[in-house]
Amino acid sequence: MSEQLTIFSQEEKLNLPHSDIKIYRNFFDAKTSDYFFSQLEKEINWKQEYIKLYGKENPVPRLTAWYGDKGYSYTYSGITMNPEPWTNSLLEIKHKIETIAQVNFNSVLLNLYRDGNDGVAWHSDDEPELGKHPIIGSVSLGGERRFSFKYRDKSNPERHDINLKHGDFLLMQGETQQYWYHQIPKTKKSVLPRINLTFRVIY
Ligand SMILES: O=C(O)CCC(=O)C(=O)O
Ligand SMILES: [Mn+2]
Repeated sequence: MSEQLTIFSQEEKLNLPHSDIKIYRNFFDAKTSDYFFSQLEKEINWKQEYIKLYGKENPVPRLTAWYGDKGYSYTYSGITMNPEPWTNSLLEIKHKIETIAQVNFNSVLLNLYRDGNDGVAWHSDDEPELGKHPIIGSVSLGGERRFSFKYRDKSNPERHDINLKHGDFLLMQGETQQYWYHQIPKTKKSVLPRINLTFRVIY
């Protein structure tokens, strides 16, 4: 399925059923994106989390961190995260994407994909604390990675892949999480480290 161009020249709307997915390419220019990448790489308190599966602790294949307004904790794959306070860089990014998203994000989950062995498995961001129609503002910095969508209902084999690059902003809202899974597949290709920020509204 092709990516359609709508009102703003830099806005691409994905034409997938039961979804509201928009991509803003180069939302942050290369210089700004370089600056944010280097700031976040050093200032974020990156953590290695573990998921317990069949009694065995498995490392999550990426480093993660959780920042946001005080008092909003978040449970993700059995891991409860308490937010660390916003940094200046996070607030700058948040304010810029809020001009498009038209909401106040109160938290952000950060992922650091060190190389192609890091990724995130198929999932939806549909935890109850995100509400019925989660709004997810996702900023990509650093190495380019593939981001795939697949329909949750197995009777529909529909899939769609996009590539997320340095400075791109992806906005997912409406029914997207209810109907679609997404993933960042691992890759054997040589890829640069990548930082992804998924801003969320926790209720
Ligand atoms: O790295 C990405 O682009 C996606 C991360 C993601 O899906 C998540 O943290 O929920
Ligand atoms: Mn996600």
